[in-house]
Amino acid sequence: MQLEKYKIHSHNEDVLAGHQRKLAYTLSEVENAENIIQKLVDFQIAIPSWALGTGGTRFGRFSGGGEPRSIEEKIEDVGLLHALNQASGAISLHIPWDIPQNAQAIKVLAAQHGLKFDAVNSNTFQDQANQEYTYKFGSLQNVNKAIRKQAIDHNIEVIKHGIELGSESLTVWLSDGSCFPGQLNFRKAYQNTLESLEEIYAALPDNWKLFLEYKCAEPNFYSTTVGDWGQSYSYVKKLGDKAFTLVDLGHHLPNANIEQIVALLLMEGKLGGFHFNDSKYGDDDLTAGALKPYQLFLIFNELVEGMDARGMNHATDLGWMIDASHNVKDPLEDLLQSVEAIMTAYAQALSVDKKSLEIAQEENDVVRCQEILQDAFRTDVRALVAEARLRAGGALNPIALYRNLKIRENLIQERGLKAVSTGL
Ligand code: LRH
Ligand code: MN
Ligand code: MN
Repeated sequence: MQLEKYKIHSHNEDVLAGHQRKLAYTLSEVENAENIIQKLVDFQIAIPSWALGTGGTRFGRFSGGGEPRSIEEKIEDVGLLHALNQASGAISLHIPWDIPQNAQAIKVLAAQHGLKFDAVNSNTFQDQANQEYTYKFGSLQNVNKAIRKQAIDHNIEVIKHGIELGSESLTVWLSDGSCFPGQLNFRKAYQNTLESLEEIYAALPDNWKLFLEYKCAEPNFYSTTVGDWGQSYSYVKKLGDKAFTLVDLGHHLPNANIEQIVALLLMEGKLGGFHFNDSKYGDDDLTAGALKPYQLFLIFNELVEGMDARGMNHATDLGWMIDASHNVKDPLEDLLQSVEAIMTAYAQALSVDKKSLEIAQEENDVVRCQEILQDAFRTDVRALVAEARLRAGGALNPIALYRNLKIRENLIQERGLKAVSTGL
């Protein structure tokens, strides 16, 4: 289904007066508002292809209907999101959940929707119907060389698909690890994984990056072979300049100080990008900012500070991706909410009075430090995010327009109530 421009214009006209009132107030409150709006216009967040259907748990999956049945329909869904918010201009594919059979046609379709291909993801955490060996006891870490080779070959295959689509990065997430003490030799598992990663790294084109994602647990509950940022860092450091750590916000032990992890990885030049989501217990994959918006803001505060210190381009020098999918929400509405929360946290971080914060830090004025950060966090910047959308040609209120236009109902009509997408 196509979302015609005039529908966005007429929605914007309907709500423009209210928006302008809020914007005028925000402009009077936030010093560098124009600069923030421009940065927001430039900022794009990739949508994961596996989040376009209703997510499931191992206990059940309750499809809401009208889910994309093919890679083409997934691209159309991301196109809808991007038309609404002008901030979702990329899709991250998971292979083999999404096999780009005809890369050229898929590229053309994506371009028609103004979309690029962000990182391609490999999958050696599930067995596929046509594969020779099982990953039951791991993939890149496996004690069996033939199994490691099968997993390496799959990653190289994924790189090839990515090259055809114009993607420039590979995200590797491994479920490798162990469920019981003694099941594996930590050192050998590390060595095998490193050697396997070296072979994958050698197949990367010059302009590509390899993102190594870590996760503390699940599906293995005793050890994970890339279990935390230190372990990921130790691999990517050995691999070389094109290898980086990827931070998925839901992959930490409870109460981990993610903003500090981000600051240090950035300082070491080894932060590659993000999988944004939110969580209360583990890898919950809830909507970004749904539970801990202050943490999201603190992460962006470190990102803005650290990227500026290194002269990095906010929009292009890191991979910005969502990895959230939900069981009870309409997935497209959920993704609109995630993007909005990320944009809001970014805008708040851009509004921090950095000079005053630096002075307060130098003077050990702890109270003032907190005041400065919380002042930025508590200033309502939503009108700036909406203004950026308006200037870019998106809708002032994407979710309201999505509902008014009955987009989900249309998708159900087009694809059927039982349409189920590939993914988790
Ligand atoms: C693992 C993970 C990883 C996978 C995705 C489906 O929990 O975060 O990024 O590729 O979920
Ligand atoms: Mn992830
Ligand atoms: Mn995850």
